[in-house]
Amino acid sequence: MHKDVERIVRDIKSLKIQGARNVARESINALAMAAKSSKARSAAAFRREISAVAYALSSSRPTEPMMRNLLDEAVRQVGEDAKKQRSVAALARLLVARGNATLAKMDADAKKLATYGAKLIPDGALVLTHCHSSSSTRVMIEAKRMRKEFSVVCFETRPRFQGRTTATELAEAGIDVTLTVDGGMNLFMKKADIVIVGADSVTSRGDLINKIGTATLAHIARMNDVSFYSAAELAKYSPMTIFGTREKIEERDPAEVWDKAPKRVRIRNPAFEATAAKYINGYITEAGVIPPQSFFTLATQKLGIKLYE
Ligand code: RUB
Repeated sequence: MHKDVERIVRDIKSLKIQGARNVARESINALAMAAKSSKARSAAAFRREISAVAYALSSSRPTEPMMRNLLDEAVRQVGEDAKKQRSVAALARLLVARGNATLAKMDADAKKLATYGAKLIPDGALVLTHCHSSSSTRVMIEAKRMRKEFSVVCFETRPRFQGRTTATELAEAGIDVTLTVDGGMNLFMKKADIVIVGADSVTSRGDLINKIGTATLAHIARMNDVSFYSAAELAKYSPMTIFGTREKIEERDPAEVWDKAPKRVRIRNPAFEATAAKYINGYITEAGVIPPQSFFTLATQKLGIKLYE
């Protein structure tokens, strides 16, 4: 594998590249790099090489269907192209052009999503968020651009402190932001007006898979009658949940929690958890703000998933 592609796989694993969208974008870039640097001598060899790179990327973080969906589609297209086109250089050019189109479409979708989401933030609101989600921060930055007055509390998100990334981004955008400990969720909910988090994955029944701590936030929001939204592009949909397969929850290295833990202390480090659809008021998507029950229909349409022929 090309060394830059290997570096991207490593950076995704180590969370240097984090967040579902960033991971998906970088994986598309990595596939394009692999195509450009391919030494394959036949269309079949090129196709095998691209599939292997896509597999290495997909398995770098198990709970990332957006990356999987985009890579699967790219590999499928290479398969189609290879039936008509024998030149490796031409196949590589097609893959790169499609990758660029995918990235442009992602940008356009992110803009639409941000506009829909920003309208949900009431003037004078206290917004709560968790972890770092580029989709959620875009929503808040767009609300600021619309000249809404609001403040944000974000939770630090142990063990990797993605809350600091959120706080930094929002502060740089001129938004009034407070960073606090994960254990502050209940306390800050009492004054909150709205919760907006991101999404790694959305299942067929509209459940949300997102950073550990998200379900706690959703439950406390419901107890306090605070609206809970997730900013999720439709490509976050996980097709393997159609037949009831559960989205795999990534469990990370225990050393991230405590690198020199005493021998008899067991450490667990789940990165994500599921929040049931019934706690979610809506998903903020590029197609509008939709109830969790509609996500399946819109996402399968958008991704071109056929349930039966
Ligand atoms: C990040 C996380 C984010 C989603 C959505 O977890 O849970 O809420 O990935 O992000 P991690 P985005 O830091 O472990 O990747 O809106 O940018 O797609």
